[in-house]
Amino acid sequence: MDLRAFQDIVHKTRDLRRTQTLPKFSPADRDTLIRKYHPDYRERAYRPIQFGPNAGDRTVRELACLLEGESPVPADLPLTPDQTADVLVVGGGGAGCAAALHAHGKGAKVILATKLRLADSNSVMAQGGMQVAIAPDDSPVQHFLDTLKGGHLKNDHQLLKVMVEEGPTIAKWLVDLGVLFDRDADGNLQVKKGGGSSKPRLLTCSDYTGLEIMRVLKDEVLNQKIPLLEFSAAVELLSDGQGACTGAVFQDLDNKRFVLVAAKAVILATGGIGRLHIQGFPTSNHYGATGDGLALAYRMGAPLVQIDTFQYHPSGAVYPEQLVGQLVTEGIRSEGGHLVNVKGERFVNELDTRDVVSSSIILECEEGRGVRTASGREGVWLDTPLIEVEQGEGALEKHFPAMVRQYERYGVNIRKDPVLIYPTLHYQNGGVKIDVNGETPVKNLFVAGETSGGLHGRNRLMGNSLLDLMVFGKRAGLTAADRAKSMQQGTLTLAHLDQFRAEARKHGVSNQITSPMILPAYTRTPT
Ligand code: MEZ
Repeated sequence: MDLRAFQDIVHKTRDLRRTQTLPKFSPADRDTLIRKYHPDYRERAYRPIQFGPNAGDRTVRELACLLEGESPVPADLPLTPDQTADVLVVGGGGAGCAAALHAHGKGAKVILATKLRLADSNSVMAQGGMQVAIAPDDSPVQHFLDTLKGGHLKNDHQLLKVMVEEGPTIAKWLVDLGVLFDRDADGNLQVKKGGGSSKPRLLTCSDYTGLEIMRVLKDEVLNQKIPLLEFSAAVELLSDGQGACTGAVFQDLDNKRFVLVAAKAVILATGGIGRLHIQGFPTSNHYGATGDGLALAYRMGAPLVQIDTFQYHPSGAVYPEQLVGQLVTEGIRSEGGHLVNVKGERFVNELDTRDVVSSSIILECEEGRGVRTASGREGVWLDTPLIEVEQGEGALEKHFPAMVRQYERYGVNIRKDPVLIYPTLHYQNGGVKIDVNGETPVKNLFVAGETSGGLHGRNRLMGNSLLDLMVFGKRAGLTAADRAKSMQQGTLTLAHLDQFRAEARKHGVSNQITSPMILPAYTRTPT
């Protein structure tokens, strides 16, 4: 059977499904489901890290190799700085821009470095929205409880409290800067419901929320004339020989030369890890999401938390091939899109938490109720036309203009036909340990956004990432700027790297990959 014949089953069962009662999962059922089918529980995908601050902790093999990897920086690199800053921000996505703007606003001399162009990031690709408790019947406490439940009670309470409480102030900051969030007919900010949330709490800009936020933040960074270092990949941090961070080494992607920036404080905001393709998963992440900040912070001695848990977003595109792994926003399920197996049945509450929904899709496919494409991929249907059946013609174009176009480009009309989806590697739940101001246990080294860990527990809720970036980008920027006022620039050494290399030798770790990876191998032009 070709895909079209399978799609007919989705059309034919639509009316029946609208009245179907969904399977109800008890907490024990959910736990069993996750343990059996979620990729986080595939024992063979994991191994202990051999040395460093997290020695003995289990993580996925791809990340363990990255953390133990060899720095490209030679031990005898001359350590004369090419540039100096009070606050050096590494990363040009949402967290990096927020950190740079707030540090600059406090009067710090800021440099914002990024390995591609300003705003090339996962932030710009965020679709479904930003959670903020602003509705009259909602509250930061409710937001806290939903997030804690979604994270399996493993979230850092202090970080979470700060995030939910500061949400409304952050939303106001973004609106004042010019972000055009969706509004209702009276002009009030509109909130939508996301998976795992008890209240509608998502501020959206159709299905391109991240693009709209980054349009404004990027403009603001340029307006404020914050000095940029683009196409410059951070490849090592600098230390004062006594454990404090004093700057970073970059590699110019054009001429491969090393560039040194001395800084009183460094903020790593390098984003996620999807392009490591953990366990062979496709990813929704941008090409630069190679976990660079994790490797850099780890070599400096910063401990990582919850690095055994990753988010596989339930709806990654499976067909057409050009879109494999790309996000199909959870917003479509929030608007009522059904997940449907090959028999035309729903099998999970589409707005359950992502780990439950992803595990259910994997279960359906493993038990033979998935749909196979000609290239051998497997998935289940997301019934997109149902939204127009329920809400009238034009509803998909209204709520999801970017998604309609993303598929149209390859000849797929999501208004007429359902789309095939399967979990895609979307987010790293853990990361570098930070305090409420984004500071790591390494003095003067800050981390903000997806590179940090602890806030989301073992499963992040939809829309909490954009808020995380803004809140902790701001806090890291303000604290780093304050710190820089009261201190002198420290000396520049690679003492931590010497120590790291000695540890690697001691543990017999050899044949390491070069770390950070900077870009996945398939993006490099063969030489
Ligand atoms: O926060 C997210 O990951 C998100 C909103 C994704 C989406 O499905 O749009």
